[in-house]
Amino acid sequence: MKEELEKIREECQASLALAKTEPEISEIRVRVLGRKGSLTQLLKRLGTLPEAERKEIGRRANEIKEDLEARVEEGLRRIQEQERTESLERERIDVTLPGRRMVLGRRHPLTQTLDEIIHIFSRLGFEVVEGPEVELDYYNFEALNIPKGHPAREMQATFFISEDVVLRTHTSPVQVRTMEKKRPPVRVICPGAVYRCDSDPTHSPMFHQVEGLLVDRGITFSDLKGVLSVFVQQMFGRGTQLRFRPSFFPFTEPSAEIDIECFICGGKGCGVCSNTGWLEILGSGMVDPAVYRFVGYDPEEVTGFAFGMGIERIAMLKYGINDIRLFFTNDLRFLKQF
Ligand code: 2NL
Repeated sequence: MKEELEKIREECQASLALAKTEPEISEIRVRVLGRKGSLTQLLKRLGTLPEAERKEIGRRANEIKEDLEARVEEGLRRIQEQERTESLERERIDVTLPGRRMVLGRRHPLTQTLDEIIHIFSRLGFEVVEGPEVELDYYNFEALNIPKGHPAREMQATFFISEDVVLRTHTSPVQVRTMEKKRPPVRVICPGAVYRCDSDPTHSPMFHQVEGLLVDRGITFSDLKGVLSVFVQQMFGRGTQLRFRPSFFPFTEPSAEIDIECFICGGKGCGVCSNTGWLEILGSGMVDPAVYRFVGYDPEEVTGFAFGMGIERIAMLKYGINDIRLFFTNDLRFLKQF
């Protein structure tokens, strides 16, 4: 039994020295030290030996068992260590390689223009209000002093959803709804998408407007001139010349369109201003008393002014863009310029 024991030890040590993988070592562990392993079986047979031999061989057998167990553990550790080193080598990262450039997004030129407009009017005490794009005929036309059969309805080329529901053609209905809900003083600007059945390089069937409304006791045309002059100076630069030109809207009386000095040619006349030296940028006027009656305000008590402008038009003038469709095709070569 003594020779048998030494043979097991030698064979096991030799196999362990050759083993290169975890399964190989596990196999040796099972074969020698497992429940049915050669060494375990041998230990079981110790009882059959005479007492003197049993003591000596038993001690030696336990010594070998402990030694082999330690070698198995050591072998496993060695292989794990080796696998770790190999995987670190395989997954090596070259920290000196140049990084990938991050593509930064940016705000759409229309959003930039609108944010600028909102910023200016916020500082003048105006509050931003939004409303529905699918609107009742009543709010889009009727309450703005545009009754059925009025030529302005034809002019506007409206998208009808049904007999009395339309895609709003301006954001004025938001102001009408605001006046229905709130007593004066009212100071609001209403930005948003509007729709008109119209399409060419300067007209899109969907575009954006900002309208403003200020109603209180004792508001006059001077307030309109003051507020809109401040807006023009801040939007287009201090010292920008502007003029108020008589105009007509069904919902304001009197009405005025505001032109600024053409900043392309400095007022000399060029293609952008059609040789007039002036650029039309917004429409405005004193709110017509008829509108007040629709919302339950007393025209003897309050007065106010309103104005409206196309955001695309302002952005096209400001950045020298000649085709409105560029705003909506989302070509990155265009958008990256802002
Ligand atoms: C333009 C002209 C304008 C208004 C909009 C308005 C709204 C109410 C009452 C009275 Cl609730 N007026 N809005 C007034 C004058 C002109 O817009 O050229 N827009 C692009």
